[in-house]
Amino acid sequence: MEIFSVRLSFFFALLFGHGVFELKASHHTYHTFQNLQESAVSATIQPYRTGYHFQPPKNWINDPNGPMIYKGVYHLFYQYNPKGAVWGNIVWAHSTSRDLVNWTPQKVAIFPSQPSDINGTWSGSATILPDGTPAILYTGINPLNQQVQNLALPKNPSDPYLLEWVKSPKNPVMAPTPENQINASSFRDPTTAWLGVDGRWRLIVGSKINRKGLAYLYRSKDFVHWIKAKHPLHSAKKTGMWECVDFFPVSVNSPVGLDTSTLGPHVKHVLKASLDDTKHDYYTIGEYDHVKDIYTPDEGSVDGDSGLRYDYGKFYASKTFFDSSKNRRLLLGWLNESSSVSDDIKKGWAGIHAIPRVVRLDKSGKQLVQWPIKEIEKLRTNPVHLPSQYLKGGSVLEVPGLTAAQADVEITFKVSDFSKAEVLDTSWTNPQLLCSQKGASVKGSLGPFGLLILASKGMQEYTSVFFRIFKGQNKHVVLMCSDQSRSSLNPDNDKTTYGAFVDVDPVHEQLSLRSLIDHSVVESFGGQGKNCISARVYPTLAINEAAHLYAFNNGSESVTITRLSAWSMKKAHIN
Ligand code: DQQ
Repeated sequence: MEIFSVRLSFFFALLFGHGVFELKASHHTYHTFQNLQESAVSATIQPYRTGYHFQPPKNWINDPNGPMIYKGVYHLFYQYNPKGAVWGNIVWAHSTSRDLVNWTPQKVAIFPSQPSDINGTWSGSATILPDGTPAILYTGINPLNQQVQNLALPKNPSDPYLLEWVKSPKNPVMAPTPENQINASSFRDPTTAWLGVDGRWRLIVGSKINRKGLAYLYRSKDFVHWIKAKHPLHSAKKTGMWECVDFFPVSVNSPVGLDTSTLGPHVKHVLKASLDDTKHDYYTIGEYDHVKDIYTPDEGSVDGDSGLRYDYGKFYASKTFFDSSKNRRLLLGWLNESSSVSDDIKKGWAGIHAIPRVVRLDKSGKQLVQWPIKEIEKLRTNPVHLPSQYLKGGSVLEVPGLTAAQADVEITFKVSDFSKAEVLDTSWTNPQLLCSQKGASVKGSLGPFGLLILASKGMQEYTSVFFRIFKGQNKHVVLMCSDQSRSSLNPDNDKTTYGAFVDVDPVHEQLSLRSLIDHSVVESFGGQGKNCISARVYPTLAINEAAHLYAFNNGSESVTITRLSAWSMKKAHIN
């Protein structure tokens, strides 16, 4: 173990507070940039392409659409621009997989071809009908640029790869009209449908009325004729447009996932909205009254941007599906770039997907926990297990022998003496702001301790993911941060620091952190998946073999590393 060197202290000292500001993912069309990708890509080296995260060979991608398992094959459709590295010309690209790790590209499944989608084929979901056939509902943009909902069915249901999709002659099957008063520019992204005990299907579509976000409820007896219910399933003031809503049951007393139509005494429901205003995915946990068809969040489960998030970094327009082959609910999400639009065009691509996560209700019943699918572990190779050891205040420890730019690391910390914990000021209520004010370089007592990821040898660049423990009013409070401020010498990237409080009691529980590192992405899971933070980073020095991984403690008090296991990750076969 090396004592915190002058060099490292110096570089930490260079880190100081910066504002909490995020570049937003956007739907602006960059007309001048489209169709330019080809020449730019071939000449550019690609240190930021991922080794095991989902991405196509080139161009722009955003939301995951219609994920499902069908005849043993996983299907992922996604919003894709075939003509460039910025949003536009959106079609449903399609890839299939047997293991959710390796993916085979298929031809584009859904593209503008009929009046009800001629100006765009936007996000939607798949539902497996009782006879086993999948049905896709998606948003189309019609000639008046109105958002309407369309139905597509497989041409040949005996084909496990579902290559051809036929659009219903009844399209659109849901549309804004003067009678229903739906805002035609804010009516999109139908969910997977669920079947009620009365034999009718239900689904929701996101919308807004002024600043009130809402989920319109529709019902159907035949999946073709859909009738809007008088009331929405749920709405919340001042939350703006709800994109990519998702609604699904979770078991209260078992970790298994549930089919979307499951009801019962030991079932809670989750409603997720992707808030267009902030580009974050928020969820509540609550009760679904299936007779009144109303969802009510539990007390303390708050709608909107003061509520719970799937991920406190970059993660948007996500969607879950029930994996009936393994009885689990899986979550897929889009990780947009943090680089500039001109850098995206230079590299010829933008957007990746997160590693699929298993989602279940936490034992507390108050939040979800997420964990990367087990299958990803088959990419692990060359394990490095370090013995349990003290990490003194002001020290760093290199994790040797890894391909540190493409790795999976799990570390667990134990803190024994809490007497010196810094007192949490009652005004420190915004964890992201606190993380940006108290980055990795700001010495504390219990923390910051954690990982320095994608670090260059001279520490000119690193992304730090760490904890700090504070003394709260009647318990200890754990802050988890992902600090990107030193991630790259390139000034053009969005280096916002992310952070969240983790609901763990560090006196009785050890603090665990897992990070999936993949060239330009760091997906971190704190407290066994209670908090997730994903970051996109673009080191200029710490690339490929020049990347290093360290554990660090920049607090005054020692902590014990009780476990440190890391693996190099093999490359997956993706598209
Ligand atoms: N992306 C789609 C929309 C959705 C948005 C368009 C969310 O359907 O609301 O590409 O990122």
